Amino acid sequence: MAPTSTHRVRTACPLDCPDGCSLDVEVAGDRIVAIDATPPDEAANPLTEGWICRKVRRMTRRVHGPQRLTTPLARTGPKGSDRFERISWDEALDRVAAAIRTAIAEDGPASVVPYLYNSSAGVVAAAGLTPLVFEALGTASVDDTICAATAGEAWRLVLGTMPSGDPLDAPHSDLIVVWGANPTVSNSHFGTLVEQRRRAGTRLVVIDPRRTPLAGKADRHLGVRPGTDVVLALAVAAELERLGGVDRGFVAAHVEGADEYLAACRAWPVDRAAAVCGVAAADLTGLAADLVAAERPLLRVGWGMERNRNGGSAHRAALSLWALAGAFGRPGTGVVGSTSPKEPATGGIRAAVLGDAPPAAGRRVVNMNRLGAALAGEGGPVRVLLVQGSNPAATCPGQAAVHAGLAREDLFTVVHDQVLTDTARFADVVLPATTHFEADDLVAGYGSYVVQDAPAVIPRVGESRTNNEVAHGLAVRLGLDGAAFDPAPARLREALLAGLSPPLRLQREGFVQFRDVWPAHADGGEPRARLVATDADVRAGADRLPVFRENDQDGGPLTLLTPATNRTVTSMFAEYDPPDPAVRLHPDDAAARGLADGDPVVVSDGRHEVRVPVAVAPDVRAGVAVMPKGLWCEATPEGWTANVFAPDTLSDLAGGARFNDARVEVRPARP
Ligand SMILES: Nc1nc2c(c(=O)[nH]1)N[C@H]1C(S)=C(S)[C@@H](COP(=O)(O)OP(=O)(O)OC[C@H]3O[C@@H](n4cnc5c(=O)[nH]c(N)nc54)[C@H](O)[C@@H]3O)O[C@H]1N2
Ligand SMILES: Nc1nc2c(c(=O)[nH]1)N[C@H]1C(S)=C(S)[C@@H](COP(=O)(O)OP(=O)(O)OC[C@H]3O[C@@H](n4cnc5c(=O)[nH]c(N)nc54)[C@H](O)[C@@H]3O)O[C@H]1N2
Ligand code: SF4
Ligand SMILES: [Mo]
Repeated sequence: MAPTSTHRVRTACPLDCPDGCSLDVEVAGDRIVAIDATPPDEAANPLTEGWICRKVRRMTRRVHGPQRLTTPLARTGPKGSDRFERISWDEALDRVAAAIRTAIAEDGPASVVPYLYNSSAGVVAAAGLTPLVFEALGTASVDDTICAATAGEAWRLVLGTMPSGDPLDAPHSDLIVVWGANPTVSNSHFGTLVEQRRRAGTRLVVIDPRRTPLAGKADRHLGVRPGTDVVLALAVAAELERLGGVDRGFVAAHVEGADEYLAACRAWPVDRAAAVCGVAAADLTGLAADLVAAERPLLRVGWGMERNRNGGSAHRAALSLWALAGAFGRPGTGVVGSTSPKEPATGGIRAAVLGDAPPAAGRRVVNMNRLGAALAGEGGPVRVLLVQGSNPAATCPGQAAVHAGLAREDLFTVVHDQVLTDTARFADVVLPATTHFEADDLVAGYGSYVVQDAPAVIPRVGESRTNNEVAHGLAVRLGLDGAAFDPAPARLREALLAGLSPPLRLQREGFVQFRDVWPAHADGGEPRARLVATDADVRAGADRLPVFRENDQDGGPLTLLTPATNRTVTSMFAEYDPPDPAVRLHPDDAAARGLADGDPVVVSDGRHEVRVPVAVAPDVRAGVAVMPKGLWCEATPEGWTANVFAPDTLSDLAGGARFNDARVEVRPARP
């Protein structure tokens, strides 16, 4: 056989990962043969540093793999089974449009629920036409609460629309605090950067119930009891005041509500807080002393600590600590969170499609985390569910209720995805989606300030179509203006860039929080950090000050955490490279239950059971169990993942998910 010549194409990675790597892809004919990083001196995103993760290096297994969907499918067997037949795109879109029309006619537009998330799609695919089709039809909309909503709202309350610090600023810091984040796995280029700085002498503090890889290298690790960070932050603030470390000049100029806030902190002397948080009192004082000693302290807040009942309070209190310490205004200081623009990226495309039509009023809003409840009728009937860029059967809290809802024979479900996910198995119609290697798009990772072109590198695999093409196909069938919903990527790209927010552009020159960019609150208040919520925000449901609440979940003595692993991006790739499903326990917790490493166990909350092996893990805090996020349901004999234990009640702010409030018991599995 003649050797096929290959060529190299440059693009970027849009997966739900902060890094936004620049990619070089080797292509032979219409197939990808290798995926790697763009060389360092040529990469649009310098964070890439010449390497990428194993997930994307191996991604040809998804792009060209046997599980790839290549044609639309229609269900022929019971819901949740694997029985489908191939149908044409016209047939598929006709069926979906007919189901939507019937539902609207019989039960009103609110009975149509578009579950769109697309956090691993490019910017144009994610912030594109699909939500606008449903807005134009006046259907329900789904509120993006499953991730980052709680942290984002806490940021808004304290810092307004001020952009995140730039992760590439970390080399200027003399103290880095990594709080509720595991960047070694979930933001790996930043993790490497922190390790480099640690070796160069920067002090490192990690606050995490697990001894993560960075915690193992840290100068101080506070192995906090899950959900108690708010107490930790309040107590450290009180210690900071006691040590004379509150930056009075900064506070007078740039902070509102410090007196009231500090008064509340004094209710948490270190001994009381240490008992609640399960850490040494000396480490609380020690962290306050670290902040006093440092000249350029940087905080990296993750999303691990938002996923519980106190998530909003915890994030507010962590940001407030930085404000009290005056840890802003100089290179290497400030807070790194999400670098996504604080305003929605959809603005430009919406204007191009819907003109200046005001947002449709009175639409039903479904909280993503309440999908199971919504499918059971909470807030009104659901007749049609369209899922795009998400796999809620595997990733949503309240998994049993989600599956029960998806199994309803009177629900018409459409899933647009690249592979036959756990959710797609429940669909009436399955639509094949492109991967990011098959369509032109833009990439703007949420852990860097670079916007990159991400051109297609190969032609479409099979008959796959983009999100915007599906939206256009539905729009024309549902009586909307086909020209307005033209899915041409160049048009959408241009419209999107026209609506791009200024901080993204500003960053090209570099900025420092409280020097070049300031808190900006929507009510036009002073450009100050706010430690106390405004009356308007309190009326909208925010606590006036951060509040600590005990976990109200029953289910067992162990708190079950489900952090990201290096195998998947949430559930993507778990079809061929799943994380180890084992439940990880501290040696004392394993011994107390008579368990040895590798023993088969039952994880149970009294309602559901999952059979997996146990891994005895000294890096896990006592009282805590750990299972991976992102497994597919086939990973356990019961067909449940850890999400069956995740409560579908909501966090204290923005209706966020409480994955890490799950409570379980672990017992030996007797054959
Ligand atoms: N490889 C890989 N990378 C990913 C992802 C992936 O699935 N795989 N997912 C992406 C997505 S969608 C997101 S949102 C980010 C998430 O990435 P991260 O922000 O790192 O979030 P998690 O992995 O959920 O949890 C991070 C850490 O928080 C700790 N934690 C749990 N509860 C608490 C608590 O109450 N307090 C404190 N202080 N710590 C706590 C956990 O032990 C864990 O080590 O990663 C993204 N990057
Ligand atoms: N137990 C537990 N569960 C969690 C979490 C946790 O900490 N613990 N974390 C949560 C977090 S942080 C998040 S962000 C959510 C994410 O949850 P999901 O939104 O369900 O994310 P994924 O599992 O990555 O599913 C994304 C799907 O989109 C498909 N896809 C990718 N690109 C495209 C595209 O361009 N078009 C279309 N149509 N499809 C595409 C992929 O194949 C994949 O099946 O999960 C949450 N689930
Ligand atoms: S998933 Fe993250 S680390 Fe991996 S290539 Fe994409 S951006 Fe880079
Ligand atoms: Mo996420």
